[in-house]
Amino acid sequence: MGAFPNSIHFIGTNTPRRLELSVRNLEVEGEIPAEIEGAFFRAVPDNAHAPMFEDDIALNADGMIARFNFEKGAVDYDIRYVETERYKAEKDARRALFGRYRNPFTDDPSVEGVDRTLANTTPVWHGGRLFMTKEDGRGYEINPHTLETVGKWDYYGALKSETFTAHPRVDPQTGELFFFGYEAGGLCSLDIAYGIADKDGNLTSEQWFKQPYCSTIHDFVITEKYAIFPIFPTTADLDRLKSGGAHWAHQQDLESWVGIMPRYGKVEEMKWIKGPVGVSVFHEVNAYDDGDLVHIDLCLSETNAFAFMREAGGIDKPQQEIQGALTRWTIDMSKADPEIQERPLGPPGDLPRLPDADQGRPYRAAWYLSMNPEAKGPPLLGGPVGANFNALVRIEPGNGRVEMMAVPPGAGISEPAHVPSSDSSHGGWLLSVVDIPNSPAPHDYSSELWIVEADNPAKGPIAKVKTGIALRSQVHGAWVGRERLNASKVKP
Ligand code: V55
Ligand code: FE
Repeated sequence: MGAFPNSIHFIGTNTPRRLELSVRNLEVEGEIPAEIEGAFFRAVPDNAHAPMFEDDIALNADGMIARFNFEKGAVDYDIRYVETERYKAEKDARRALFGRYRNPFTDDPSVEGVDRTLANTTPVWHGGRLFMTKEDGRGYEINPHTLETVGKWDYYGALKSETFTAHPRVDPQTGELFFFGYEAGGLCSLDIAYGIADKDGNLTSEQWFKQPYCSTIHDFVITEKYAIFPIFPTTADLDRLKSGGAHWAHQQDLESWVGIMPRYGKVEEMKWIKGPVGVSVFHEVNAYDDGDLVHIDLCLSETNAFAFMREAGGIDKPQQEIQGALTRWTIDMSKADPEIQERPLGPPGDLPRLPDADQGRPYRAAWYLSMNPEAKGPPLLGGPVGANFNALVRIEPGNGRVEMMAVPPGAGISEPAHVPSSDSSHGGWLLSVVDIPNSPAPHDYSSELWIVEADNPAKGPIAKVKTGIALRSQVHGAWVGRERLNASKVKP
């Protein structure tokens, strides 16, 4: 086995752990609220093998599905590799065979034509099934009870798109899953597939359209009336891929776009609205209708947050100097030629979460991760961009109220999951993994799962679940309550 590179993609909380394990009854400090019954699933990229290239990146690591299972006040932890075609080919060979991030021209010839997706970005629950997703391929179904991989998911053969987003949106009233896939017709194609699956998980619609340029569409939003595709100028180029280069390069001088169409309409009804030049967004918080107005809340930054996408575009900007803000874009759909009105909503940050019940609707509060302006010392290295967030922000977009929970000095925090309460006057809870340095060693840390009152994060955690080990950084997660788990289509 070769050595892992010594870059930000493989140190700190990006240190490969590669442990498939099950631990019952983790140590709990404090008391877990009785309503927290179910599973917090997390997507954890973690290399099964040392990469082929020294300059490999954390987004190119094998997907692992992790689960904190909450039962009767006790918590168990399990983590397993997603057994993708790629994982299995490399497992057999006992070495990496797939090359650079999303560049098949850099692979070992022995795996030509083998599906490259890593299923490492988001656990998605829909129609009684659990999927692990990555935007470069189709999702993989996972048995939510055993974490075993069931297989690739194509809606019983109905799906035409080669790709499926890691950020579909579920309508809380209809139970439908709205999704898309970009590069749907192949590498660097402009094709986007826009699909809807009904509440039981049957594909009811799939339409294709083309985007203005081949961009990385990481997320999208729905409202009660619209499906909305924000497009930012980080682009792919087939010739660059063929010469062994990067899939993505940010283009600082190119405009952004918003594609907006009736969510049950035809793609031919899509309106394209030009947005600001050079900006970048990976995640939208939410969107909603307000009469003829549509509000879209985004984690906006002036350039791409990933260093490797900036560098490929010739942009030289240190991570800590990037400016951004939680931003609201408002579009007046009664206008023949609508424009984007922009205003700031909150501090910069990313990895937003919203109560499932508020998807596509006006919302009281949302949460996301940020940097604590008062933190002393450097951030804990690791995570998708190489430095971990160290604060959890709660925002009320209606009145601009912002509240923050900072983590201890040198610690990092991962995307929270929201657990609703059956008491409508209670905002529920957030579950979030916090990685806390063990003094004095600077790169050695312990991972804890913090339980925080969603409406009162500044109070700090009301309970902590101690894993006793260091977990590799997650990307996204999903909360699935006990009732839904019990009604899953795949049985234990
Ligand atoms: C993201 C994560 C990915 C990816 C593209 O968080 C974008 C953004 C974990 O993989 O491939
Ligand atoms: Fe994401």
